[in-house]
Amino acid sequence: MHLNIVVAFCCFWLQAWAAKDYLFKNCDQSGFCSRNRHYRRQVENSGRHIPYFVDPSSIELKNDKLEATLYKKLESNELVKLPFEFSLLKGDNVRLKIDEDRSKVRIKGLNTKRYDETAQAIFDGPEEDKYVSLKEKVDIGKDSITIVYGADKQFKAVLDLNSVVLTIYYQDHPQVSFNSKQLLNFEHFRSEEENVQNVHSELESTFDMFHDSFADSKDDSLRLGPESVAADIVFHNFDHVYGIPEHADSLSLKETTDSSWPYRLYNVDIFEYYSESRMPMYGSIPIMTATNPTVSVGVMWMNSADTYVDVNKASKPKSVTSHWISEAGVLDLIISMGESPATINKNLGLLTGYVQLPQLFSLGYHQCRWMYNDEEDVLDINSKFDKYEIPYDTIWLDVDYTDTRKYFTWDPDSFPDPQRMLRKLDHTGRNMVILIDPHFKLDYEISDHIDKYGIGQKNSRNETYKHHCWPGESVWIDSLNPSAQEYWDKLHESSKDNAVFGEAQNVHIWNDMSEPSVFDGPETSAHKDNLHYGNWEHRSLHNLVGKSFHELTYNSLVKRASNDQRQRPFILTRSFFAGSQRTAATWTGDNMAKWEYLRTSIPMTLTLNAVNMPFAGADVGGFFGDPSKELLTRWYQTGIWYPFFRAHAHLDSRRREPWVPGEPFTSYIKDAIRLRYSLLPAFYTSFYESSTDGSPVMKPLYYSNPENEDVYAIDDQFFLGNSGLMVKPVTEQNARYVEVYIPDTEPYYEFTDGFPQADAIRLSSPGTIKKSVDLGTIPMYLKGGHILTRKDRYRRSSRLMRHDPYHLVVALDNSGSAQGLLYVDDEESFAYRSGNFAISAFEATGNTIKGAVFAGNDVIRKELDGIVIEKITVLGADDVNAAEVSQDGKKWEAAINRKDGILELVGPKLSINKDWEVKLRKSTRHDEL
Ligand code: NBV
Repeated sequence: MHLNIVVAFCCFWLQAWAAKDYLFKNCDQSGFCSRNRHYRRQVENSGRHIPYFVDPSSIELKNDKLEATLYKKLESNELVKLPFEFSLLKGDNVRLKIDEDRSKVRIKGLNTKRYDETAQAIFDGPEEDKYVSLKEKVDIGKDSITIVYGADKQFKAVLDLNSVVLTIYYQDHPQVSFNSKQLLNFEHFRSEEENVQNVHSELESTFDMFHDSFADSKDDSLRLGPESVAADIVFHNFDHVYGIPEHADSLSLKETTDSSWPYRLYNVDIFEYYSESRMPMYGSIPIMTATNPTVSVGVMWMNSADTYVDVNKASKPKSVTSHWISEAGVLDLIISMGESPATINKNLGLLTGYVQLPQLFSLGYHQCRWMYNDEEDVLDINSKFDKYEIPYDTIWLDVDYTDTRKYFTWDPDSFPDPQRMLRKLDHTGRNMVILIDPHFKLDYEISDHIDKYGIGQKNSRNETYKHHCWPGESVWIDSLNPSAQEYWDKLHESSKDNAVFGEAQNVHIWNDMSEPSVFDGPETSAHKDNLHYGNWEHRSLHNLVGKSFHELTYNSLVKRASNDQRQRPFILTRSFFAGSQRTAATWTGDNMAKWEYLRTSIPMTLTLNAVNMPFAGADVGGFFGDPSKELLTRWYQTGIWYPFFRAHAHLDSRRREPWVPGEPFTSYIKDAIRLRYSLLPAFYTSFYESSTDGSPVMKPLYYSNPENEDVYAIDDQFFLGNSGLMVKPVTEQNARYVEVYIPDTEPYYEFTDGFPQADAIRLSSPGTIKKSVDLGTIPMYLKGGHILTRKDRYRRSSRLMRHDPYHLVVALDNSGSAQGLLYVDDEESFAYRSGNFAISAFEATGNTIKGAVFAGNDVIRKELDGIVIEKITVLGADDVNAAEVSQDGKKWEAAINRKDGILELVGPKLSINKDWEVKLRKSTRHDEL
C-alpha cells in the first residue's frame, strides 16, 4: 500500500475511534475560563485582588433572608453595586447569592438581567417555601454576620463583611469556606469602549471578552460582553471530593490545576468520549461533596451556564480547593453540612427533591439496540427471551422506527400496526420505550406549528432557530416556553385517535439528543446567543435545557390518564441537570465495547448516585463496536448492579442479544439477569429509600464506612443500597482472581453469584482478600447485620412476579443481630402517595426473627393477601436447628433444612401483610422424635 494511503487510513481510523477534542473548548480556549485562571495566578503571585465588600449599613432582614449591597471596587475607585443575599434554607443549607443590577442596560430584543431562574429550576417546589427563619439564629455585627444553626447548634456560618469570606464551622472547627483565597470575580457589565477603565490591568486579562476566537464559535455575538462569575470554595481537612458529573472519571475527583482541562460542566453530544477525561459530557450536576470521618459537606453551585471547576489538593494543612468559573448568570451557592455523606443527600434533597419512585418494570432488564427493524423483529426478540427462559421487561425502539425521523410517527412499512404489537408485548407484561427527540425536521406539521406559534428556540435575531440534526434541517422546541407544554400535551395524549400512543399503557419515552445536540452548531450544540422564552440568552441556561425537555415530557405523561389510574412516567433522558432525578432516569451515553469503558461505568454511576441522581446506568455491552463474548458476559454481570439496567448497541454493531454468544456465555448472562430479577425487591426497596432520603442505590463504600479513610477512593466495589450486599464485579480480561476490600470487622458472608453460603470472611481489621474467579463468577458478599429480601421464581417479566413468594436471607452480625426493610406497593401508580403501600421492618436479635408490617391503608393489606414468605435462610446461627413460627395468634413448627452450615426454614408460609415472629432454638430430643 502506498505510504500516503496507509497514513491517511491510520489517521482516519484513529479519528473514527477518538473523541473529537478539537470540537470542544478547553479552558485556554474559553475566554471566561482562561481569564479567571489568569486572575487566580495573578492573585496567588501578587497577593492582591479586586476589592469586594458588603456595606454594613445596607443589611436588612427581609422575608427570612438577609439582603445587602455588595460592592466591587474598580481600579478607577468606582464602585459597582451587586445585590447580595445571605440566608438559611431547610436541611441546614446556607445560601449565598450575588446578582448585578443591570436595569439600566438595554439591548433590543434581549433580556439583559443576569439569569436568576436556575435555583427555581433546581428546587422542588417554590423557592419561598425553602427559607428557614433567621430569628434567634443570626447576629449582625459591624464586621461580620454570624448564623448559628443545626439541631444542636453544631454549625456556624460566619460572613466577613470586609473580605466577603464565608466560613462554615462544625463544632467550632472550620470545615468549608467561600472566597478564602479571594478568587471571587464578578465580571460586571461594561461596553467594549468602557472596558479599559473597568479592568484591574495588573490582575485581569481581557482575552476574548467581546469576541470568541474559537473556530466554531466565531459568530457568537456576545452582546453582553464578559459576564463570568467565579469563586473559590475550600474544603478544610479533607482529602477527597466527589460529584460534579458528568465525566468519564474516577469517583474521587482528580487535581486539575496544571491541566488544560478543569472539570467542565457543559452539556454536549460528546461523540466517542474517552474512558478517562474531564471533558464535558451530556449532563451536568453542579454538586460537589466532601467527606472525612467527622463531617461531610455538600456544595451546590446553582448556575446553568458553561462552567469549569478546578480542583487543587494540598497536604499541609490538608485541604481541597475548588475554583468554580461560570460564563454568565448569578452567583448562587448552597453549602450543606452534616454528620455523614448520607445526610448531605438528605439535606440537599430537601431542596432539589428526591428520585421519583420508579415503576417496578423499569428496574427490570431493558433490551435495546439501534435498531430493531420492524414488528416481526421485535416480536421475534420478544419470543426468544421466553425460549431461552431469560426474563426481561422492556424492548426499545431507536430513532428509525419513525417515518423518516419525524418523531410522533411510525414508519408505516415496518410498523403498520403498532397497537397490535404493543398489545402482544403487554400480554406477557412487557413494555416498549420509543425515542422522541427535541428537534423536528422542516416541512413537517410539528415543525410548522413550532415555527408558526413561536414556540421554538430562536436565533439571536429572534427568528426560529434552524440547523442540522438527524432528520436534516430542523427546528428545536423551546421547552422553557409555557405554550410548548400545551402543544406537547396534545402530542402525548392517550386516546384512540392518537396515532403514536393510542390508548396503550405500556409505551414509554426516551428523550435523546437533548443537550441539545446540533450537528452544525458550536461544540455540537446550540449557539450560545440563541434566545429562549423571556428573551433569555441560551448561554445562561444551556445546562438546564435537557432537564426542561424531559420535564416537558413528564408533565404531559402525568396528564395522560384519569387520576386514579395514573402511572408513574418512565422517561430516559440523555441530558440532565440538578433536579432531573424527580422526573427521569439517565445513562452514560455512547460508550464503547472496550474493557476500559466497562471499568469507568462504575465510578460514573456511583458519582451520579452520590449527587442524588441514582436512576442511572451505562449501555451494557458498549454502544460502539463489538464486545468479545467474555466482555459481554462481564458487562452483564456488572450491569445487573446499575440502577438502570439496559443493553444497547450501535446500528453498525453485530447483534448481541443474550443468546447470541452461545454457551457457556449465554448461561452466565442468563444467570446474571435472573439474579437481578431475584433481587428486585431489594432494588425496589432501595429506590423507595432513595425517594424519601436521597440515599444512593448503587452506594460507594465511603457511605457505609465513613470512619475508614482507606475506602475513600475505592470505586470498583460498592453496595446495593442499604441491603448489605457488597459487590466487586470482574472487569479485567482473563481474570483469575479479584481483590476485594473488606471495610470492617463484621462477618461478610459469601454470596457469590447470589447463593448464600455459610462461609464468612471475618477479619480482625479491615483489609484486602483475594478471591478466585471463573467466567461465571460475580463476587459478592452479604454483610452481617442485614436481612435481604428476594424472590426466587423465574418469570418472564417483573409484572408476572407480583404474587410470588419471598425469600428472606438473615445474615447475623458479630452480636447475633440483623435488620432489613421491604417496601411494597402496586408497583406502577401514584396510589402509594395516598397510603397504598406497606413496609415490613425485619429484625433478628437473640434467636428471634420478627417482621413488623406497617400498612398505609387497608387496600394494600388486601392486595398483599396470599403473598407469603416461603423461605428464611439464616447465616451465622450455628447452634440452632428448630424454629417455632407465629402469626395472627397461631403457632406452628417450621420445617428445617440444615445444609452446608446454613439454616433454612422451609415453607413457613408467613403472610407478608401481617406481623410475624420466628423463635429459633436448639432441638430437643422431643423435636427429634
Ligand atoms: O438514536 C441513535 C443514537 C442512540 O442509539 C444513542 O443511544 C444516543 O446516545 N443517538 C445517540 C444518536 C447518535 C448516535 C451516534
